[in-house]
Amino acid sequence: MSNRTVSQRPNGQNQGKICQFKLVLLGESAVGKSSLVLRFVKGQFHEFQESTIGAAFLTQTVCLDDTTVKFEIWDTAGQERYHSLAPMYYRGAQAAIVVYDITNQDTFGRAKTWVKELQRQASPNIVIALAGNKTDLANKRSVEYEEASQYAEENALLFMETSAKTAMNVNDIFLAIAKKLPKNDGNVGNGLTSPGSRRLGDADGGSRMSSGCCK
Ligand SMILES: Nc1nc2c(ncn2[C@@H]2O[C@H](COP(=O)(O)OP(=O)(O)O)[C@@H](O)[C@H]2O)c(=O)[nH]1
Ligand SMILES: [Mg+2]
Repeated sequence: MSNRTVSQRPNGQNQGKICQFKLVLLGESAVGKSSLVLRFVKGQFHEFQESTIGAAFLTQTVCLDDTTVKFEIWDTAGQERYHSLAPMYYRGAQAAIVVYDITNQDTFGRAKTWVKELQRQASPNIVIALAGNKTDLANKRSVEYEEASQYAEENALLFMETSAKTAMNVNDIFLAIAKKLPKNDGNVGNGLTSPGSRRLGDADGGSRMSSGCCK
């Protein structure tokens, strides 16, 4: 990857800025957290996605007008035995996606518990999105869209139903979060948002979205 930054525009004007945000995925195991990240970062889907041990870290960049938003994504394991590790990942996060599986009511209950925990213990301005994943399995639906949508509205959450399998609303949910995040100076530039974060342009295993909007 080159060291080009968006502030170097072809016309020489200094108009682009780069913002980095830490985003965490939470939710019961097997709801599709890793699959959503894999779809968003690499455009892939695996029917037999390996379950996450501890947590995984990936990055992805999206472009909004003159701002490049770099997500530092922490994909957590959903199992209860890893619960005590979760605060390490959501502490200092500017955004969270809480995922449930639309075919499994229990996972929606678990998602609500995560939302409560974030509301109590994460940063007060954290942007929380609720993702009802596996919409391609609509014939097995057990959580109604309206029920989740109403809950999201009452709790001021972004809400979308997604499918990591078909890619439905996957980029959209990250983009909606990017739009909602404050692009103030505290988040601009070079790794001020979290310890260990890197400048855009470092080799980091992540990839840009193919939209090419940063060019
Ligand atoms: N049909 C369908 N299956 C999915 C979807 N997302 C994930 N899966 C499957 O659900 C299983 C668990 O996914 P995974 O991403 O490991 O869930 P995680 O434990 O929440 O990270 C895997 O077999 C995935 O292939 C989806 O949108 N639709
Ligand atoms: Mg996983």
